[in-house]
Amino acid sequence: MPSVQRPSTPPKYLQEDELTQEYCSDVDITSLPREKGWHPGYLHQYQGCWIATRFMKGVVPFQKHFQAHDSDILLVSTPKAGTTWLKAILFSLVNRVRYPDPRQHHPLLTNNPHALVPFLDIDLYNETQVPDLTSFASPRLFSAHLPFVLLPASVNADSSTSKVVYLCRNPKDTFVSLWHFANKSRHTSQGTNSLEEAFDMFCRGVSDYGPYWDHVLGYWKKSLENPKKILFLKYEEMKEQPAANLMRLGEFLGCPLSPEENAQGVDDNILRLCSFDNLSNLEVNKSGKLPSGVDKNAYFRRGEVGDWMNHLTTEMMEKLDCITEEKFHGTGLRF
Ligand code: PAP
Repeated sequence: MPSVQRPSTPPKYLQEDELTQEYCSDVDITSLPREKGWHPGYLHQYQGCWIATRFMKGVVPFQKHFQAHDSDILLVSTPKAGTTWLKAILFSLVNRVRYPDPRQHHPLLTNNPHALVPFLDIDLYNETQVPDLTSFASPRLFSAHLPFVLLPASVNADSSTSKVVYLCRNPKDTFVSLWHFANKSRHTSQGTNSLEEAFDMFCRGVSDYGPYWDHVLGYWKKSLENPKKILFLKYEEMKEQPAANLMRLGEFLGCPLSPEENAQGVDDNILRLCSFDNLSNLEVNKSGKLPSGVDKNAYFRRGEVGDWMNHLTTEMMEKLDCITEEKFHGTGLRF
């Protein structure tokens, strides 16, 4: 099993063990069901969704105050579904006229994708309860990990033409990626989660923004009801057919790549710029931390489909497949 590199001193928020109400003035957080595990701190069950202590603070202000603009693009994902990758792709696609040459002066060469497409729930509304979003140029590109039922009303309003791009990944690779990521963010003195402990929690639905299956199904059903509003993407499909899915994204967002652009290699340039090899080897992503305190390189591990085979026992694989089969039965959703 690969060794896990962990920070010698944990960022301040990762040291928090005990919960205080200052974390979240809008909810009596101490009354919520909670479980320990994965990251330091707790997971709290808020309106059916498991949210880490340090991210609770942003959820209610985001729900209450965020006003979607009609041109907004919101990338929502289950954690570890390839969020970083899709942030880079969306940014490059939407800004391709402004930054036509990805080899020169492109913001992704000097900024981590999470800095260019911030999380509303985890970053902006967590840092300050009413952030100033006026500096974001239209179309504003944001992201979130919240399940559909917890999205702000202004995003879901019938009158809103804002778009949601949803990304998920097969549950076995999602679990393995999450387990690695959680262990990497733990301080050496905090030890690591064993694969078995984490697996048990994941299967019980107790993982960041879980239950995983509810998250995926929530967006799947809404995307069927309203395909103009929600584009449902899978990591595996993005890996298998990146160019076709880039085209789908452009069409869905109302900025389709033209045949002329593709003849000039615009699609290839975007995909090359955002590839795992390219992004993970950029200086800006190799070292340093995001404002959240997480190492930037923690977002680039292997970037492959099927890594679960290197970690899960046959029994674990069968159990996860069985839960997935049961939960997705009759929905038309398969991995
Ligand atoms: P987040 O939801 O916490 O923001 P996210 O970016 O979804 O994290 O997860 C990182 C995963 O995407 C990692 O998967 P792994 O653990 O199985 O390796 C990471 O390697 C993968 N990833 C990051 N960038 C890319 C990319 N450009 N292409 C493909 N996969 C990528």
